Amino acid sequence: MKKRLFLVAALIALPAVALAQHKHDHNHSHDFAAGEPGDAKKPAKIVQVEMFEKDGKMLFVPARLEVKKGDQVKFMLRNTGELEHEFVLGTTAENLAHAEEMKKMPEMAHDEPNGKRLAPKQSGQIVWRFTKAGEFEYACLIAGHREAGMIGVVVVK
Ligand SMILES: [Cu+2]
Repeated sequence: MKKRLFLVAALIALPAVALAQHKHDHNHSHDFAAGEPGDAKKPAKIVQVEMFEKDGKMLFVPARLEVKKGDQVKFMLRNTGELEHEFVLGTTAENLAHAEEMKKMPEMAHDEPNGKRLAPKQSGQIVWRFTKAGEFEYACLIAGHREAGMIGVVVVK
């Protein structure tokens, strides 16, 4: 009986540790491969992004964006679908790793400088400065959504 109790306690403690670790990782600005959090007081290029489901797919519109290195972009996000969606900006590798974590912790929300989760019909904003050239992506990391088509590409030149 005692052994069983210990096991239960360990199972409860594990996700808490993982979550703390996750939070910790995001407190370091160098973790953002796609650039850095923007400054809302500075000028930004406005980009409207819509998230929704259509014909069995899940989409971002637009799904491709080109910016110049150094550009600051204000993403005006709108979830016009029937399901919850999120917008997480990063490298493909980062987003794939993050999506794996999400499968273990489906309720893990992304309200970090590079991500936002929106309920149906909700709007939100992210201000981001693209300080590095390369190809990045924005994706919805809710289980199954990226695979259903919720991925967009940002090319920084
Ligand atoms: Cu989604």
